Amino acid sequence: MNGVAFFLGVNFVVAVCFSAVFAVVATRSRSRLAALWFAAGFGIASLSALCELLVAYTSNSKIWALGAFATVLIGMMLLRVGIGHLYGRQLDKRIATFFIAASITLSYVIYDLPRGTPLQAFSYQSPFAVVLLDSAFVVLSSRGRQVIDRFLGILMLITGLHFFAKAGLAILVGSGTVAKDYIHTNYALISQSATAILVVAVGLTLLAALVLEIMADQRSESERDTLSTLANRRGFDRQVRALLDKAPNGSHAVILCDLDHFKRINDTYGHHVGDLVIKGFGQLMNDSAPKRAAIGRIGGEEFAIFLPETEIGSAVLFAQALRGAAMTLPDLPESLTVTASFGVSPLSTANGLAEAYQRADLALYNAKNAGRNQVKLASDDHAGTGDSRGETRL
Ligand code: GH3
Ligand code: MG
Ligand code: MG
Repeated sequence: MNGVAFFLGVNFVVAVCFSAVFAVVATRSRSRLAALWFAAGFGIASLSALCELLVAYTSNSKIWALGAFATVLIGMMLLRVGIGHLYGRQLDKRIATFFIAASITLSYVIYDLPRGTPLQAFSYQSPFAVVLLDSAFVVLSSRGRQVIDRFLGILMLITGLHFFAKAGLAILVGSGTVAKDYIHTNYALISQSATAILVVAVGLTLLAALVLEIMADQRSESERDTLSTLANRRGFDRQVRALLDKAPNGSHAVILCDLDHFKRINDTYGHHVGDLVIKGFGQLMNDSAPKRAAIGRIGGEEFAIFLPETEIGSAVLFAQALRGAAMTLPDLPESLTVTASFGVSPLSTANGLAEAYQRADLALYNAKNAGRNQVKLASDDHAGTGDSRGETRL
């Protein structure tokens, strides 16, 4: 078997496999449309390998050569559309259609030019390079780039530039006198093997970008409480650790909060109303806490707030405001007044996270004992001792 035909076969199978994998990924991905465009792109581009074989082994070379050119270019353009969806830079459909039509026309016009001349070689390869360099630009200029995005952008840049290198190589070593000869040239061997490598690299990187996105979505889902829409304990802990990493030497504040007599609310008004209270209180916390704060529902009717770089006095004022607002939660039975108890503790390098939680918990316990519906501040002297005096009356 001819070596080039072998590579064409490999490229066909690889592209078809990527197309199928992207179609499957589309069923799970938030970027469903992007994945479907990638599936279509690889699907269409896979046909170019078949066209190349038909150029060599059938009599109607010109039509199949144009087919090979068009399927690769359309496939790349579809990838560009998918990339536009993924990175928020949509492609103007009219420009894309015009570009493809103009490029196919150009390819038709240069078909009869002597192969391997600079005009023929660069005219043939430039449209591919343009689409890929544009894709690279979209990825590299997108906001919020991660390592995988930078890698994808650079890979697309290299893939785009490699088409110019191909044109140079075709001029240097020749790509056959007529299209039919192409498959028997060394140039074709190098060109198709380079394509095989780049197709796999681009396909895998696009796949990795989508899979990482799915994993990030699943992690954020696993860290979110569906009823209150706040972070759950795991999510809250992770957010707090991230905030502490940002300002390890800052003075922060922790607020723990527990709804009062919640069991009674459930018993009197039903579980459904209890759920509405949790939902409403979660919404209230979300609306009133500063953007940089971490907020979580850390238990049934228990909540926590981490206020980074916040004076303890401001944290107490915030807790007091929350306590007051809880009493007027909307959309609840008129006879129901929701109250909550709060424990507030400072957190600094001298007093670590676990200790701050413990102090806040102790202050909360004291707020409950003191009659509920109040805010207690943990005192410095009795941290973590279990002493009921480990709080300050407010
Ligand atoms: P305290 O003032 O001492 O905190 O009393 P409490 O009744 O609020 O505390 P307790 O721990 O005795 O009861 C908490 C109740 O919260 C028990 C549980 O059934 C209820 N609960 C926990 N999660 C949910 C939930 O998601 N929805 C509803 N409706 N109730 C919940
Ligand atoms: Mg309670
Ligand atoms: Mg409780």
